Order: sequence, then C-alpha cells, then structure tokens
Amino acid sequence: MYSSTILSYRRTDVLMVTPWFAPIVWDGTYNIDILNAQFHQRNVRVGLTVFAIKKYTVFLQRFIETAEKFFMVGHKVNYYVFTDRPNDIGNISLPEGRKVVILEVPSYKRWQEVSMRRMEMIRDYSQQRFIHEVDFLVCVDVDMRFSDEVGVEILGDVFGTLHPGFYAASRDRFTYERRKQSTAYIPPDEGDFYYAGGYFGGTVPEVYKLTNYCHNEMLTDKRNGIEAIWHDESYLNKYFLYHKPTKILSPEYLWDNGYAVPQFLKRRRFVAVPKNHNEIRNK
Ligand code: 2GW
Ligand code: MN
Repeated sequence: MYSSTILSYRRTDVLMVTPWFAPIVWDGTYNIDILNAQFHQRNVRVGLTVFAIKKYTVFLQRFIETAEKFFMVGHKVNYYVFTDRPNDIGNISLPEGRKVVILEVPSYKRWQEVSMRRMEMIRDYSQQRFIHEVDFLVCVDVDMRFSDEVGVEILGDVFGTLHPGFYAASRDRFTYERRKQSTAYIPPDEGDFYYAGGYFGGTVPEVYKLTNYCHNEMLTDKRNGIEAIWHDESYLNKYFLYHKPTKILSPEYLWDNGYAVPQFLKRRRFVAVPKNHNEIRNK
C-alpha cells in the first residue's frame, strides 16, 4: 500500500542507487500504480527485441506466451522477432495493442557471431523502423521465460542489468575483457558492475548509440584478429563503463535457477530456460 513517508520504499539490504544517482530496481523500491499512471499518460509504446536464429526458434513460443502474462501488461508492446526461419514461426495473434513483427535476417555460421551481430541488427532497425514505432526498446535473450511481472519500472534513457553470477563478486572477479589488444579492454582498477549481455535497453536513440558503439568496436577487433572474451557482453560492459546507465535492473530481472537464491532476491521475474548445449548449439 502506498504511503508518502520518506521511510517507505527503502531497502537496506541492497544498493538502491549507484554513485552516479541511477536507481537500481528491486522489489519494494517503487510503486507500480504511480509508474503505470505516468506511462499511460504518455501512451508509451515498448519494443521487445528477441533473436531466434537457427534452432533457437524452439524458445520463441514459451517466451511470448509468458511475456503475454507478465511483460508490460496493459501497455502497448511490439515483439520484434529477428529470425532466419520465418516459416518456422506460426501465426501468433495477440490482443489489441500488442503484436508480433517478424524480421527476416541472415544467420551467421559461428555462434559467437550470431550473438554479436545482434548489435548491428538492432542498430540498423532502430534507425529504419523502431524509431517510428516505439518509444523504448528492451533487448533480451530468447532462451528465457517470464515468471513474474516486468513493467514500466524498468524503463529509462539507457539501462543495463546486473549479471546474476556477479552481483556479489568483487571487481577483480568480473570477467571483463583483460587483453589490451581488444577495444573491450577494461583496466583492473575500473568498472562499476558486471552487466549481463542478455538484457539492456532504453529509448530508441540511446539504444542506437549503444548498439552502434558495440558493433563498431567488434568490427575493429575483428580487423585486428581478436574477439572479446564474452563477445557482445564484453563490448556492452565497456560501453557502460564510459556511458553510465541511467537505471540498473537487479538480478530479479535476469535470473538463472542454477544459482542459489539469496535472501534479498524477492522475485525471479525472467529466468533462463535450461538448454542442452550440445543439442541446441551444434547446427
Ligand atoms: C548461441 C550460442 C551457441 C550456439 C547458438 C547460439 C544462438 C544464439 C543461436 O543459434 N541462435 C540464436 O538465436 N542465438 C541468440 O543469441 C538467442 O537470442 C540467444 O538467446 C542469444 C545468446 O545466445 P545464448 O542465449 O545461447 O547464450 P548465453 O545464454 O550463454 O548468453 C550470454 O552470453 C552471450 C555471449 O556469449 C550473450 O552476451 C548473451 O546475451 C548472454 O546472455
Ligand atoms: Mn541466453
């Protein structure tokens, strides 16, 4: 229940705001009714980008079904599904205000490239299309399911998500790119958080800047015969080091049940679907 005392909506067990005054979104720190009213007033439109290349089309059905239950319920949503197999994707009919848009794209042979090229494709479509259709983009992995509410509390100019494997780790344990030859290099005494590659977003112009940067750094590395250790995730971490996110999502928003659930994690909103790596990846 909402009350305006300044002692409510406080969490003392987790960091609620970064040193550059960006909120970190945890359960119990916001009032969704107030936020929904604000975003309805602006008639906000949200694009959810997801890639289903090659065998990863198998994840799509569950992804969209669970999103219909939990993602931005009551708001306008376009699902932008990038795929090389448009015929594998059946007709998905959704209620008024929500739709699936299939975008046919090439597939790359190496899986690292499949993952990294998402940056280029999101960039290109941001400029050509998304800018005319939505206000915010949310860019996520497809091997996931929604299991609790994800609403407008996540939206902001540019946001990243704390990786569920590193929220408690010290900086020296972050798996940033450590080779100086790579454009994704981060010096040992720098870095705020370890952000997950599978969940970022913001306004369309901000996502354009982010994806353009990551793609260009990747191309520079490619010309120099190097590829960052965790691919797009490494370039994303480099981007966020020098272009700080204006909002950060807690691991509630990107969880993997392979990890023990800590006390302070009150909700698991978007959870990795276990996959047989050999079966799904070799083809
Ligand atoms: C990926 C790895 C190995 C073989 C295939 C693929 C693959 C990925 C694919 O065949 N088709 C495809 O559509 N993808 C897309 O790339 C899909 O959207 C998937 O969710 C995304 C990232 O691949 P994924 O989910 O298998 O990798 P994770 O869960 O280990 O992802 C983390 O690390 C990646 C970089 O190595 C990315 O940064 C990703 O965002 C992270 O979550
Ligand atoms: Mn994934």
